[in-house]
Amino acid sequence: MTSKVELVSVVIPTLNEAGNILEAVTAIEKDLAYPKEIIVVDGNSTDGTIEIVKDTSFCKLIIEPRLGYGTALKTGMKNAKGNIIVMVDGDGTYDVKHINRLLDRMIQKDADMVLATRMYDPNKAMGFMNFVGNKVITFFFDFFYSQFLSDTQSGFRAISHEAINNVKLNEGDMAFATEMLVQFAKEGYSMTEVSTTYKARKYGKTKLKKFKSGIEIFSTIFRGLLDADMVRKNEEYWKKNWFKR
Ligand SMILES: Nc1nc2c(ncn2[C@@H]2O[C@H](COP(=O)(O)OP(=O)(O)OP(=O)(O)O)[C@@H](O)[C@H]2O)c(=O)[nH]1
Ligand SMILES: [Mg+2]
Repeated sequence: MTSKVELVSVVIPTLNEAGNILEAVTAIEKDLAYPKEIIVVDGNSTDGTIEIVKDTSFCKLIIEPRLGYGTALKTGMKNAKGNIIVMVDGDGTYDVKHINRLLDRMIQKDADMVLATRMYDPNKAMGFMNFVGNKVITFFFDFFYSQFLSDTQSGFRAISHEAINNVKLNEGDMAFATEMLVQFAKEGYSMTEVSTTYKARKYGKTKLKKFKSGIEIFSTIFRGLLDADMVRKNEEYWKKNWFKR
């Protein structure tokens, strides 16, 4: 439950995002209407990202030499002081001007997490394989964890700091984003969405290894189910909502 925004810690992982990061952090600094701190967690970029971040007066820079998207986010979250954490990529693909939507919805719904969904984006900028993979993962996640999310792979989220401190997160790479949803669902934390638009990457290379991440994400979803309590909760949910006569 999040009834008040005291301070927002925006955590941004970067690995060689020199052509993207300045636009992203400048927009957040300008548009975010709540008290904030912006934390960039860089994985020892070699393309000038670090220098660009250092040159801004408003970003806190953390170097996390251990590789992995999840590892970088975890380090950023550990250093975050806000009662709400917003995570977003530093690659300019998410429309960060929608950041206030996430926070407004969080308060309005008293939610523990709000995700920015790219599934209603009229530009349809998501690559075909990413779109299909996301749909399949989201279907399995929603079905097994009794949720109604449309974009489980969104990396643009507002999260209650207290809630995330209460769950155990082990994944170091892209499956981190799914593990967070699995743990929140298991703990009964509330999750909801707002829509956003999405742009294809303009600069630099993707760090997403589709096959490896796909396996890790599915194994995260199914591992979460190997828990008697979760099986029981699911059974109760389906009985109540689908098998009632
Ligand atoms: N610090 C750190 N950041 C990382 C690492 N891997 C990825 N990132 C950052 O995490 C964010 C997500 O990675 P992306 O490569 O954009 O992955 P994606 O969003 O699935 O793929 P795109 O379609 O290219 O956007 C980006 O801002 C990356 O720079 C890492 O090992 N360390
Ligand atoms: Mg990205």
